[in-house]
Amino acid sequence: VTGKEKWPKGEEEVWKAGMRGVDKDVSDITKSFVNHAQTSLARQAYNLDDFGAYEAAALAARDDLLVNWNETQLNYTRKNPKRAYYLSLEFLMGRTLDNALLNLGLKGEFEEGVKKLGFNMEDLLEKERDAALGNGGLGRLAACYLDSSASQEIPVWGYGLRYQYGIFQQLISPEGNQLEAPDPWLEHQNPWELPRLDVTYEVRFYGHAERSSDGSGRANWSGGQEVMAVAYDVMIPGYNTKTTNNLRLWQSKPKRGFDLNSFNAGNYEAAVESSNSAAAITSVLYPNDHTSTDLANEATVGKELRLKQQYFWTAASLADILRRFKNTGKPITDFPDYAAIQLNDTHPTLAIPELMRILIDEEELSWNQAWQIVTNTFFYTNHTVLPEALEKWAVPLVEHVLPRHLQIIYDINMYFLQAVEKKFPGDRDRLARMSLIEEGYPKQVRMAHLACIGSRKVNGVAELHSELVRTTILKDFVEFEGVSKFGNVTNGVTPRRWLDQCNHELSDLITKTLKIEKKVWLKDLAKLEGLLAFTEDKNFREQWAAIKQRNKERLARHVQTTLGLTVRTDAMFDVQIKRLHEYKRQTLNILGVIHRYLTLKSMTPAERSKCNRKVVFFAGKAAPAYYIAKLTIRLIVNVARVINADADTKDFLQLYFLPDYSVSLAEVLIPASDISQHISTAGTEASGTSNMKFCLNGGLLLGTVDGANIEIAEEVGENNVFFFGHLTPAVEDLRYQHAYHPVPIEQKCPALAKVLNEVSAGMFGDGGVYEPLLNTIRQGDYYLLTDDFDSYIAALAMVDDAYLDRDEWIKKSIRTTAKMGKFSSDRAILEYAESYWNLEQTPVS
Ligand code: B1H
Repeated sequence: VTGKEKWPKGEEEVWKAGMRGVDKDVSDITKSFVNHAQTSLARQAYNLDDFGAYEAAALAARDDLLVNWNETQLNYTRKNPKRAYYLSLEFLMGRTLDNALLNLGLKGEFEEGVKKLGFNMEDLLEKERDAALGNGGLGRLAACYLDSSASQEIPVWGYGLRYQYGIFQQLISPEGNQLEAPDPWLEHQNPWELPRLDVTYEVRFYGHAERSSDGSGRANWSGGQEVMAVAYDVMIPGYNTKTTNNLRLWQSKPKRGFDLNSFNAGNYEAAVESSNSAAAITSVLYPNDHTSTDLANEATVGKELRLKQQYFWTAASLADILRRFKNTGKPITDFPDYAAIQLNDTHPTLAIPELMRILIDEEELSWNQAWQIVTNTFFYTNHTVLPEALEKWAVPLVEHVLPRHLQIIYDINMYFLQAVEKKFPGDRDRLARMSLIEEGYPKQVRMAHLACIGSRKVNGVAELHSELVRTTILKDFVEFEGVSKFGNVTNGVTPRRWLDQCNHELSDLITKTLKIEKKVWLKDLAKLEGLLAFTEDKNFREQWAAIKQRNKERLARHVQTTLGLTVRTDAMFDVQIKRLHEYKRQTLNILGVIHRYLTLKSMTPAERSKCNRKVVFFAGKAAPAYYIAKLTIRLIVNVARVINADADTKDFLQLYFLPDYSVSLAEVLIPASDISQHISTAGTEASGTSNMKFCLNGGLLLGTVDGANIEIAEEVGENNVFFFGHLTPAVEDLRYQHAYHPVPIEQKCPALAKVLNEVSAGMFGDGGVYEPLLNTIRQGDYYLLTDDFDSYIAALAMVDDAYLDRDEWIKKSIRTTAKMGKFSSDRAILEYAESYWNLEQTPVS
């Protein structure tokens, strides 16, 4: 298709008369809304509630998105640019309606339209359920990158899984324990997806792989289980552009409804059983972030299902990508000129042996030709250097589920180790370290090694992290392949959702102050720097502070309506919201809160009255099997119960654990924060992305010298952030000392010892419950709380002092927002497009 060809079908005028454009007027919008209420939802003014009205508005918006989506896809087909495919097991999208309307430029029109029909847009937006197909930062990053790709008119498709159940809903029991409930988010129809029931692929598991005897290296893989992958497409609109990209999510279903043979044999239950096992593949998102080893200890069924998820998704995605490429008629050797495939962590690494399998067994290429194509197609992003998170798959399991892929992995390994041996003759230790296979019982496939050698380039997600990738987990690979293959792309966040949508008052003030159109600065975030000129403008500062105050009140209202608790808003809001994990050190924060409480208790009322008032918020989920993380939640909840009820101190310190953290809750919490905590042990948090969101909204940062905190400080200046704690190079030595020359806590850190003793003694309920948590600090202290506690407390005191100088605090807040330009995901995605994928912007013409 070139764009100059004649009309493809029937009479052009008749077609064109029937085609709709994007609704522009309020009257078009109300018409479409009523139409959908009437014919899609079978409702009318008499029985349309807020939820129905949300659905009608969503269907009207979806029609507009579809117009642009169709044009974008046709434009890509015509121009046939190189495309990138972002393979991610997680897309943490959150809500869609507000974002769709913002990006379409129709927010005002929809607001006015629904008002005429008797509804309030804000109420309707609240009715939408989050699409929570992700654990945390990694999944939300994927969502931000899709938004930026479309906004920057870059041809990027996402590929993921259409889980029936997203991340679990978190409930807190009366004792303070986390309970998990399923998240059946598809209970209602989902207006944001297009079922593509005609786009299907067959995916095989198990069976036998027989190598051919002709010396070609090919094999025949047959038998086993065959499952169907069905496509569901989610439209991804760019901001202020027609470009509307696609996110394709696969759902599994049985190849045939029933196995007729067993059905006829009277074996009805077995027949249904096999169809259940097909459907199970995409049934649930695994909630264990950062824990490949947990998975390894799980029952075999759990492990096997996760492996099947990974293969199901990569096989369907690759088949789809190859079909699209083949439709262009180009020879297969040109594939890397038309497709770049980004591996979001090692989860999609099976795509590497799968592409080898297709090229060798089906396209009949030689090994070398195939490897050439593979290693020019894939790109691998590493998101963590924590050893327990590095994925490994037991060899017997891979052999059972994917026999042909195991053969290919062994072949890749053989050629690879031959090359290593050639470069470093006789270095057996090096071979053992670099091998794709880790020796042991059982042997394991090291997915990070496979992802690395199968990719054109590898990157980390912040400067420090990328350097750690180069010098620790992939050091040998840097020595073997050269350092230029190993880069960095510092993460970013979309300013559309994380500033304009969640904090529209601040966004409006910025537009008014900079005198730059919103549609310009929201796509060129460096423009925020213009705010620096206004830090001395008293009137501007007061408006800035008033918005923060109103955001705090909005959060307080939210806590009041959802939990029935009254939060005071004449206090500093201190926020730590992220997955619960020992390395993120929520424990350090809660122990700091207890320290503050004990200090306040020991003061006279006169002394206390001079103290800074503070409200501390926590939110976050713990992996269901992560015992220590769950104990931390329990401690926070029970400390809150005691502190909030203490008449001596409750005017000066309040504490809340907000259950069921989500994208939508983050959108309320982040704009309300005065200070947020990003306090991981140095060298453990690859980047962090909420740190960027808080700062973008004028919240200051209290953190360790870790991940993207470092680059944030570089941008805003060290005077505007609060840093504490040991640095990365010290960590190894400190851990060594803990192991071989332990010093009792009483001696090393008396302030911390006192806090631990109060917890043990039962100040927050049965102290014995918390012993396993306290023991992680008393014994081994792998995350260095005893080393960082004193400097943490000192940093908190500096935060208090700084907050008491209100004017200077507001200036810091303005400076922080002003310097966040670098952390737009537009910058990040353009770096990937230019320096990795070699893609060009392809606007809809
Ligand atoms: C990050 C993960 C992760 N790193 C395994 N690794 C998972 C690992 O389900 N799993 O098996 C899920 C997630 N997530 C995060 O990625 C980092 O910890 C953050 O520092 C980083 O900002 C984020 C995005 O790069």
